[in-house]
Amino acid sequence: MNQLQDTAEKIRTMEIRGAGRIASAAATAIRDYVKNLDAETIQEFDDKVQKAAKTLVNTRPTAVSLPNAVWMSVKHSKTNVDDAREEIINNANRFIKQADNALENIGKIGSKRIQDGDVVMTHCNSHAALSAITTAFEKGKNISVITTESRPRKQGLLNIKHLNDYNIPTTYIVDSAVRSCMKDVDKVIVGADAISVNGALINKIGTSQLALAAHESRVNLLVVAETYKFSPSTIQGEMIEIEDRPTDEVINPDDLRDLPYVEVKNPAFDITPAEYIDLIITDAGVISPSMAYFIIKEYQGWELGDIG
Ligand code: RUB
Repeated sequence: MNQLQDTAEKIRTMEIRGAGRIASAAATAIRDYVKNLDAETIQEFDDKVQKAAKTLVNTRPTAVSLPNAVWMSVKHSKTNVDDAREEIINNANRFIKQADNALENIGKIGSKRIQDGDVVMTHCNSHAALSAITTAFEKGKNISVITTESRPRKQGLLNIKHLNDYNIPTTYIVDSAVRSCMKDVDKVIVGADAISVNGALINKIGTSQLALAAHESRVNLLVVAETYKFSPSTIQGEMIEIEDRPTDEVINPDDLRDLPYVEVKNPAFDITPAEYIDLIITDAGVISPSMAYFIIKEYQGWELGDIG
């Protein structure tokens, strides 16, 4: 359990971050946990696995990739410990491999939507969005990127390093410069923490502002999302929880000491309605937001009528 707790802590503190990385780390933690799990009975085994699964799922509430990865991994149909252990290890390995392949497929598919000469704006640090951008560049398309800073955690710094390693010309801007810079942008490409059944995107705080600015300027907003980032429980009417993070990420508590009437908020994600999204690039292909239900049904096996 120590190693699993360690992964859980790294997800909570964002040492491991980004919906895709979080999902693969959680599947790895489950797999390694069950490998050496001592249990006399299948009941004891299942109880321990459920507890471990909940520890991981409770670390961050918004990225649906996390519960999807964990529940896909721990689901088994066996009645004895050794067979159940083997099934879970296979499930987790399958998920990890699928997630790797998904990123590669997204790169291939997404890069086709980027044209030679494009200026692409992105927000936060999405491995899926970067996969599309770097693949386009590697195919010889002469592109450049504008990345936001993405306050308060400044994931934009990860983008400039990554893009610089690929020799991709990149401009770094503060989040509030998004509208002002939109006149120079050909398309906006962002990742996803979750896609709900109505095709809405949940992603890093500020994404919806970016979407509004893009919409106003008639710039296409492309969302890049692996099929495991679609939220099955939204079929049942569940809402995706928006994580509130500690306010000391936004402001030094010392600056608030003599300001009793001031409250600080730090919502980590926001919701972009489907009407601002031009298309969603998944590892299974390009879809319109209105096809989110199809992905949930075909790739996660949930359908209307599964009302919990
Ligand atoms: C990360 C974030 C990313 C998505 C997609 O938020 O909002 O855009 O998770 O990333 P945080 P990826 O930094 O709070 O985890 O494509 O890498 O899965």
